[in-house]
Amino acid sequence: MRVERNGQSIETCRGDITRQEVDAVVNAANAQLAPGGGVAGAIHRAAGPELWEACRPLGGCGVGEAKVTDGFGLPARKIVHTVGPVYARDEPSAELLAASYRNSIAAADGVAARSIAFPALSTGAFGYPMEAAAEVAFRALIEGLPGCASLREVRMVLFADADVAVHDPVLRRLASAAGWE
Ligand code: AR6
Repeated sequence: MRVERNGQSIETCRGDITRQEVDAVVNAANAQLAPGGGVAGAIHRAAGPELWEACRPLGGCGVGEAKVTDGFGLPARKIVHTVGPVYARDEPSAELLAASYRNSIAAADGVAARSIAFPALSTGAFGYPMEAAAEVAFRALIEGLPGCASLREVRMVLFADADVAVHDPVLRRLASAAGWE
């Protein structure tokens, strides 16, 4: 589904984050910004070894922070690396997850991206329950997008139909409460 307000949009879809033709894709990174499993593994594989060469000198990334590299072999021009919280270990988990979304859109906006694609941060290896994570994600995006100068499109790319089915009602409810249509 897709909602819009003042020329900006937020949409959900099922897909592979590495295949998205957007200006920036977000990596569900680890603190070392190293290749790992899940999204991070897929992004490093698809981008190629230059990505790890670019990440190594960045000195890692704190929980809730975001750092930008080029996209190398990806269709996306830039990669925004953010480290989401490990659920119930990195506390307060909801605030840290919101910070990951907020700082990621700010970082993408800072490199003049018009479009960005997110995976469902923290909902895989880091154990964040999907529906609670969707609530945090869409709340942060709905609050943060109006302050962005260049970002116009946000795509939440979900790995399974079941994940889309969890996200859509949350987006519908929060968006309509905030005047998005
Ligand atoms: N495209 C879209 N979504 C995906 C893809 C993909 N190619 N692959 C997985 N997902 P995760 P986290 C979904 O574990 O929880 C890594 O090992 C997946 O189904 O990638 O933030 C890193 O090195 C899930 O819903 O990220 C870190 O150590 C969501 O993306 C750690 O995992 C996030 O799953 C980060 O854990």
